[in-house]
Amino acid sequence: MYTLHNVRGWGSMGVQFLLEEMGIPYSSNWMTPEEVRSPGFRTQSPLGFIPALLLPDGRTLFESGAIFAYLAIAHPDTRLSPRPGTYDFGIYLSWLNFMSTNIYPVTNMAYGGGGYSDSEEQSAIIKRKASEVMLQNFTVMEEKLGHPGPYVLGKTLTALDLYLFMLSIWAMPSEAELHQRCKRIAKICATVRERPKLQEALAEHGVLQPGSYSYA
Ligand SMILES: N[C@@H](CCC(=O)N[C@@H](CS)C(=O)NCC(=O)O)C(=O)O
Repeated sequence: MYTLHNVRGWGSMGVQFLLEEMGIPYSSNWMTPEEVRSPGFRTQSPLGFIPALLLPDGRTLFESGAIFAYLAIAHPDTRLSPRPGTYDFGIYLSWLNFMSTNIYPVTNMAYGGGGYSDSEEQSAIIKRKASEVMLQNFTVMEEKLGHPGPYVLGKTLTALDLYLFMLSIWAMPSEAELHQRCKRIAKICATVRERPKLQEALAEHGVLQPGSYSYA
């Protein structure tokens, strides 16, 4: 069975949503930010980042994009990605990487994490710019999707929708502002939020209601 290193409201929530939607057995190792930041955790996750997923053989998967790609491929019967090897799967990987490399790290900067500044003054500038870039990159995604949805790949729910939903919760200046600007993304997120299998995990991460996320 998988063990998810889990912190309330952090990047592990996306993986938890995916495991729940897939119906895969797993357990959570609930951690505090202090535990995540202790040197010992780096034996599991090279940069001490959440999410990290402990495999049954004792090794650990890290990087949210890799974990999402892996789970969908390793459990094809759950049909949360297009079939590997197809062009659709290539499109799926493109969006997964787009989000994990162009939106997630900018989110960290917007919240002031990641050690990108040497002073409060620099930090304020980086946070402001990162918030703008985050919204710009969501907007690029919104426009590029170019179809009525209700999911990232069109008519079929995939792991991408859960990943996008996680990022939307952290949007700056707010989830509401993102939804206001990006109607397709808002529709995807509303659809994900109503998934019956996700209700318990949404409650565990404090994000059942739009706008209910608070950064700890
Ligand atoms: N590139 C990583 C980024 C993960 C990340 O930034 N996680 C944050 C939580 S959302 C974290 O663990 N931060 C460590 C800390 O704040 O000490 C991924 O996609 O998994």
